Amino acid sequence: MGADDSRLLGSADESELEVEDPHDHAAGLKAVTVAMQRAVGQMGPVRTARALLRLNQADGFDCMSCAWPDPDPEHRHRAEFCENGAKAVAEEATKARVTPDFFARNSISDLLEQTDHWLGQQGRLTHPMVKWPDSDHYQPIGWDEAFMLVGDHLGALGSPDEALFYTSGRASNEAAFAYQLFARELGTNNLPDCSNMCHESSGVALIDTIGIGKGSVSLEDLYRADLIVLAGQNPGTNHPRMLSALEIAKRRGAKIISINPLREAGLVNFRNPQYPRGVVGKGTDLTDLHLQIRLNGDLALFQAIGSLLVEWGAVDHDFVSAHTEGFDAWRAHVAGVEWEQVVAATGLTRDQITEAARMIADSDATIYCWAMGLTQHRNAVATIKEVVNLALARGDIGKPGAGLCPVRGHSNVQGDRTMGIWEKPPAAFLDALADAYGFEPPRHHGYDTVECIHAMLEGKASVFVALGGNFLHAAPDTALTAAALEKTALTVQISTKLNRSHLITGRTALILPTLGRTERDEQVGGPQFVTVEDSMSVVHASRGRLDPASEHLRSEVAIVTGIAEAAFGADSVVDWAALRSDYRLIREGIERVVPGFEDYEQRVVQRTGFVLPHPPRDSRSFTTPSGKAHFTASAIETLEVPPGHLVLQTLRSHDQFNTTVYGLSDRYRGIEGGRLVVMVNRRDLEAMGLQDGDRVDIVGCWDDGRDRRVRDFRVVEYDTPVGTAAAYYPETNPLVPLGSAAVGSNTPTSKSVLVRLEPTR
Ligand SMILES: Nc1nc2c(c(=O)[nH]1)N[C@H]1C(S)=C(S)[C@@H](COP(=O)(O)OP(=O)(O)OC[C@H]3O[C@@H](n4cnc5c(=O)[nH]c(N)nc54)[C@H](O)[C@@H]3O)O[C@H]1N2
Ligand SMILES: Nc1nc2c(c(=O)[nH]1)N[C@H]1C(S)=C(S)[C@@H](COP(=O)(O)OP(=O)(O)OC[C@H]3O[C@@H](n4cnc5c(=O)[nH]c(N)nc54)[C@H](O)[C@@H]3O)O[C@H]1N2
Ligand SMILES: [Mo]
Repeated sequence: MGADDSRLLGSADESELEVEDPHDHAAGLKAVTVAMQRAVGQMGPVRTARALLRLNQADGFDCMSCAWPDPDPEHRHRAEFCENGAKAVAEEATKARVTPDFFARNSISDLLEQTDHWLGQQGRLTHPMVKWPDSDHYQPIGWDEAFMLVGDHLGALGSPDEALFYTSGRASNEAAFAYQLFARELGTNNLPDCSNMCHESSGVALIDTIGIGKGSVSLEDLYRADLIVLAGQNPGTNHPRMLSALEIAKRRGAKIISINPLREAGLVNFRNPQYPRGVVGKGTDLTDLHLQIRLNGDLALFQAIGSLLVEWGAVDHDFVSAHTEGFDAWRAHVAGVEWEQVVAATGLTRDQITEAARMIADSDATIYCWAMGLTQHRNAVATIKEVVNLALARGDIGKPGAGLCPVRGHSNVQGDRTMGIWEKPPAAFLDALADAYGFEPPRHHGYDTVECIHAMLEGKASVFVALGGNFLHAAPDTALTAAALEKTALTVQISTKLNRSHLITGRTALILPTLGRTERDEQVGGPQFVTVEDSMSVVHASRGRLDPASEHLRSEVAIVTGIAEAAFGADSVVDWAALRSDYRLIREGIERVVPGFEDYEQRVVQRTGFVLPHPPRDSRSFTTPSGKAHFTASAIETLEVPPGHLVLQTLRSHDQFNTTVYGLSDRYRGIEGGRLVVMVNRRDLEAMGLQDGDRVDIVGCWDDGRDRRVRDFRVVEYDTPVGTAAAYYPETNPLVPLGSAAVGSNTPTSKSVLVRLEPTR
């Protein structure tokens, strides 16, 4: 059984669950065989060959599994993909179909009984479908009628701010730009996105300190680094192609420090499946120093390292005086670091921390990489600013082989933000939009993800449109998010595959099925391609070649422009039909509005695309109000865990993409055949009178009077620091309190949830 309300998770059969020892290496032959089995199983051999050979090639499509950049063509392999990239392609290019017949056979109540894994396995959505109020079935609807339905609902709103336009980070630049243009012409900045739950803390911290919310390194920098720090990231599973870059860096003499409560296989050793030595050999040992930190101990760790750098005089004073401000205040602050507090917060010894500081002091070029392990805590913004402090103190910005590298998640999440998917758009962006299109966009901020759940709950918003994603299961506090969506008049999901957000809906609900990245996109003006931006600000083209999953699918651009035409009638400043017919016109608009896109059309079709400007990286100039980068001083807070309680992190298995569960094999962690597990240290189990294999309910301890509980999880004894635990997202999202979010970024605190375990009755 899953959550308290079984509608939220379905009823999982976990009878096959088996646990063995975690692995000490990532990839290798097994990764290749799993990738090929899954690919051939879902796509068949011909489609597999056709799809995988186009993946991440200059004339092919961009892998939708993560935002890791592609090597330049000389360093690119003929098969530039990884196990999880192959699974992502198989998931989209599957031969299975969810047809009107499927919806006739399965009522919504029936489908709610199924797990997310099952829902995803049913295949690609083929027809636009509608669920009318009080009906328990989806039925087919024509595209024009569907668009009119959305247009009518939007027209009936008292204010455009009663509409919400969510985006998941897979949408192309073209779709995202058209979507925000539509929302803003309508009159709202309600453009929440998955980034609000993901790297928002990184964006906020970086804009405040260095003036731009993006990372400052290239792949070449990674190859040239002396030292690479990997904090709060599991690259072996979530960015497997990063391991190839780390392997190159290692072979050129780089050292690696990993900071993670878990000893993730991909941090330990990598057997590169692109080379024979990786398939049969021993692989490359990656980590030189592993710091098994307590959850949320990172701020204390980085601050303590800063205090040692200052004490040792290991500061780049030339850089600090030329390019930064706030150094003296920071130095005074870190001089007061109390080691007892640092040791308590980090769970590390002073010797371990000193060793890490020594490696940083000895390195001429350090790169800091991080992901969700840093961004999803209450003090996430302050923690990332502490990383920036170290980079500034050592002059590690705008120098070859050095820099800041927030490793993005969704393949175009960074591009979507560049395109204006942002509830808090900068004034300069809105000014440029006004100039280019001749209308006055709204200036007041819109709702982010957390705020939009509140808005729905309070009846302040009643139309919810999602350009991709699975809002119900990505958002925190599943029961509250479900209640929020169910209060709306209309939910619209522009999707490729069935998920739970199609089942827990507004009174009326639409499913608008769309083309995926792998598929050919033909419009009136001829064949189209789209563009995306990776984690290192490289913009390039993506062309699908496969036959669309159904002749009834429309592209994301076609759907967004169709909704816009229905909403505005003849009354729009934009020629939506023209944009749809030829995406070059959208790129012309982007070129006029967004800096760095000059000669977009010519440059993007070059084999490697082009790199967007990044002032700190390019010229050590900082676009903060003072023109300097900022040191910041933050207080160390230790997460208090009362006796009998644990801090839980919610993370990804090796066999899922966010809310899409590919399968039940978390191979590297040795957990097979089920997902309802909670990983706990042996000492905590002893203290609680539990043991490996016991069945427990995980109970949330957020003090707002709501009962948050997921039922019947299997306890797995695991090497995680005392007082901490880990379980999978999204099954444990019911425990993540809506009211608990990062200060400054409002990102839900999915990596520090206070819980206790109760034996399941
Ligand atoms: N195959 C696959 N690829 C993906 C995704 C996927 O689901 N599947 N998702 C994509 C997306 S959207 C994103 S954002 C990224 C996510 O990529 P990751 O951030 O790697 O994803 P998580 O599984 O959330 O892993 C968080 C890691 O941080 C560690 N951690 C947790 N808390 C802390 C902490 O307090 N301190 C430190 N130092 N470490 C901590 C965990 O042990 C874990 O190793 O991956 C992207 N790529
Ligand atoms: N507890 C907890 N919660 C989390 C996280 C966590 O670590 N812990 N991580 C957070 C993070 S980092 C993120 S990014 C969010 C992810 O949040 P989302 O981006 O909302 O979720 P996904 O699971 O990536 O969305 C999957 C759905 O997208 C649709 N889709 C797939 N491809 C396409 C396409 O090409 N076009 C369109 N239109 N639709 C498509 C499919 O229907 C699929 O079911 O979740 C967040 N939630
Ligand atoms: Mo993400």
